[in-house]
Amino acid sequence: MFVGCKNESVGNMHVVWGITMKKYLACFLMVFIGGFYLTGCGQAKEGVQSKDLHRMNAPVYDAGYITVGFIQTGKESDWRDANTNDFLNTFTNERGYQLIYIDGNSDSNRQIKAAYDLIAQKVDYMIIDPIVEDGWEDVLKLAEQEGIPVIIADRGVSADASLYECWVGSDFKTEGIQAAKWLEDYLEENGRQDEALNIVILEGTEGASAAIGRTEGLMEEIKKHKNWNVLTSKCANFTQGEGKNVMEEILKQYKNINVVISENDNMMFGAMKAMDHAGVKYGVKGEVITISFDALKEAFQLMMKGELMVSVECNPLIAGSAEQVIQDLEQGKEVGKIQYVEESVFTYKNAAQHIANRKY
Ligand code: GYE
Repeated sequence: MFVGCKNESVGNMHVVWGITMKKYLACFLMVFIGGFYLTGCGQAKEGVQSKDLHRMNAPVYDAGYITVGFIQTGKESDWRDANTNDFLNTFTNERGYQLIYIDGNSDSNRQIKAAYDLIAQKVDYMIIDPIVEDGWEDVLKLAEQEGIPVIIADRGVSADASLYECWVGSDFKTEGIQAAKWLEDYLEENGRQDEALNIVILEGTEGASAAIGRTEGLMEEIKKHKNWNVLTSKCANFTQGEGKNVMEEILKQYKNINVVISENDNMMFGAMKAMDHAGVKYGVKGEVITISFDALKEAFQLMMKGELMVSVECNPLIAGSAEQVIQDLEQGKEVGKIQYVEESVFTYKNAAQHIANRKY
């Protein structure tokens, strides 16, 4: 499972500093291990900002904080940036936390290795936002043995649910169903329900629960319509760049596309660029119906122009729920195993009404 040198995760390990009281031993270990990584490695890895190194070298590792290790997926989308910022702004020193933020760099082996590192550092809690569902069983077992509670955030894991405290995130399958139901309603409103429809799906990262759930929800609904045909369903890894490249390839192969469903906004933004270059008109006034997920601010702007027709909301602001879980656990309270966040569906018709209140 492990690849690369032991220092690999340090390149993206950011420690956020704060106040006092608890684990002096843990603190010593963290400073020691942090120091080891930096000196032992000898040089900064790609992606390390000087400000991060400054944090790693901060002289006081204050024992009063609840130490939280947060393993993020990477920086694949604007949704992800909003999610990362939410965690950074929630688990602050002012609120009593010392956050160790690890960027998984879109590499699931790196994420798992980081989890082992955090266990060795004896953090108080781990929050894991897994890139893919598989591969977590062993490290979660170790966390359990070491008495480190784990919260799974955003995407899920396939490991036994007894190995973590709870999961906080979105109901991805429902999101997929909602997207397909919007299409059904739209076609009906426009008297097009009996038309033969060719659909293209841009999928998120293979093995990621956000992609698995959305695809499942979409396909469940799509199969109910005999006149709906999926021309192709291709992975574009949730990134704008791959959304564009994959769509370019699809456009070379298929000339009769009626609907593009992208499993996040960023892939749709890329796909729109590809359609622009190919001279394909999309949106309310075009011939291709455009559907995506996340409901980013930029998606709202495109919906207001009628270029994007619907974006099923996926709320990245889940750090508050994760914090609540930690507070409850601190007080010895029981926590709900599955905690869904509230979400809506936004369309080209109602985007203008809501854009002012959007937070990401
Ligand atoms: O839709 C996408 C991101 O896991 C829900 O990951 C998340 C997805 C989100 O990169 O934009």
